[in-house]
Amino acid sequence: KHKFWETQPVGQFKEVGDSSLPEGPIEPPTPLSEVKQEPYNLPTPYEWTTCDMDSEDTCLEVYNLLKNNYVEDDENMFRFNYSKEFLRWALRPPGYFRSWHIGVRAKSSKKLVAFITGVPARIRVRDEVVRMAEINFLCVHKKLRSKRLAPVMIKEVTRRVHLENIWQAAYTAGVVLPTPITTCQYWHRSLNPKKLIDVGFSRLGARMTMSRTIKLYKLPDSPLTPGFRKMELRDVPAVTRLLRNYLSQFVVAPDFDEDDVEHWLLPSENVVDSYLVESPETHEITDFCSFYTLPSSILGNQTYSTLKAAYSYYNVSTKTPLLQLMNDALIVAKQKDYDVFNALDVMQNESFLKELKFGPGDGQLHYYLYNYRVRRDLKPSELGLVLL
Ligand code: MYA
Ligand code: JJ1
Repeated sequence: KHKFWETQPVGQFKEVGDSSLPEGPIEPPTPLSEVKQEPYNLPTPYEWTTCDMDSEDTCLEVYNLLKNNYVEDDENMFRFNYSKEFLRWALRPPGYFRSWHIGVRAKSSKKLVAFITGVPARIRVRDEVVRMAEINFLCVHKKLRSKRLAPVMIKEVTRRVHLENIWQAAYTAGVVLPTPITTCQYWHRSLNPKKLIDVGFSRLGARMTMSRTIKLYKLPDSPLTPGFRKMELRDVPAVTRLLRNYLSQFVVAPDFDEDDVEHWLLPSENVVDSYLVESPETHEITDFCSFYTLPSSILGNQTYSTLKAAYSYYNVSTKTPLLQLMNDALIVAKQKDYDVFNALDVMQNESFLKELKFGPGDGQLHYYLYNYRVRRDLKPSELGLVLL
């Protein structure tokens, strides 16, 4: 059934539940001299290209490929529309490799027709910190689907990751592959219910009118927690300590240092927003919340072309209850004109989703590791990792 995935070092469906298999790498690293030195062969009309995300032109080509061909919902009403600034941020974290930003062009026209990326990360699985690649933005142009290009792209990114002496990867997908470490549910909190209903993102509930619905989702004009403010550069050490301590409770989580926190969490306009609570008395940083910006194109609506969505990222509560912290996150997102606030049921998110009027979506997100077996599948609440 999975002609490609059956050949890869990933947990296979037939192994699910076999507790005799050890946790850890599925196959050992090979000497670097044994890693294939030349790129895999593409069908003759196509050629490899390394995408220089520093270049405005290349970044625009990638942006356009994804804008027109990337992930859609199951009814093809919405398509992710990652911004250029977001792609630059997502693809150039500390220690990134340009060689992991891989494109495929048509030889004749030089048009970019496919893409896949990796970025380096340290991911902790129980008490082992493992150097991994986070694989994302796999995309094949709609006109070139089902030609088995994706397996070649996955093999090529794997080869280039191996050349950096890295042997594991983490990735997410909306489709089921061999085999998820966990499956998470998307939840959605309406901020602009009228627009969401108008574009078909949500529906008017039973026995609900538009005005009752608008009232139901109303939020205060400004955050309620004293000492709630935007994160700044000077907060990086305190936020790093807070986050490292918080993430230590999850089975799978990133191992962030201060450079990672500066890159992934310092606010960047229309890319990532982070807030914290500084105690008005002690000036201690006690709580933290963040979300990233990922709009979706609305396919075929006369009035609206984009849905502005915030996605819950990393949140830490030690003093302010998580529910209250996330309520303030909703308030600032509403003030910044987001239409919807999305979250997965990862970490401790279940504790606020229902109370803050999130509803379950029709989408799921499956999490995977490459060449690393985990003994049993995890609960979403055991996962401390959010991929973009
Ligand atoms: S997830 C986002 C994926 N992108 C989209 O959904 C955008 C819209 N769709 C497309 O662009 C295409 O449909 C794609 C497939 C490109 C997805 N992950 O070429 P094909 C398998 C992994 O004929 P196409 C993200 O970015 C499929 O099961 N495999 O199919 C994370 C079949 O294999 P098998 C997938 O539809 C990506 C084979 O591909 C996915 O033209 C992580 C068919 O190939 C998928 N999302 O193209 C990648 N979808 O026969 C893995 C289909 O065995 C990284 N397939 O079932 C692994 C780690 C690598 C690094 C390791 C380092 C050590
Ligand atoms: O956004 C998603 N679903 C929406 C829209 C559904 C439109 C019809 N299919 C949804 N809306 C209901 C909201 C409602 C608000 C009031 C309370 C009740 C709920 O459910 C879904 C997630 O739910 N998104 C997708 O399907 C997009 C793809 C998700 C897989 C992503 C793969 C990621 C790639 C990894 O890098």
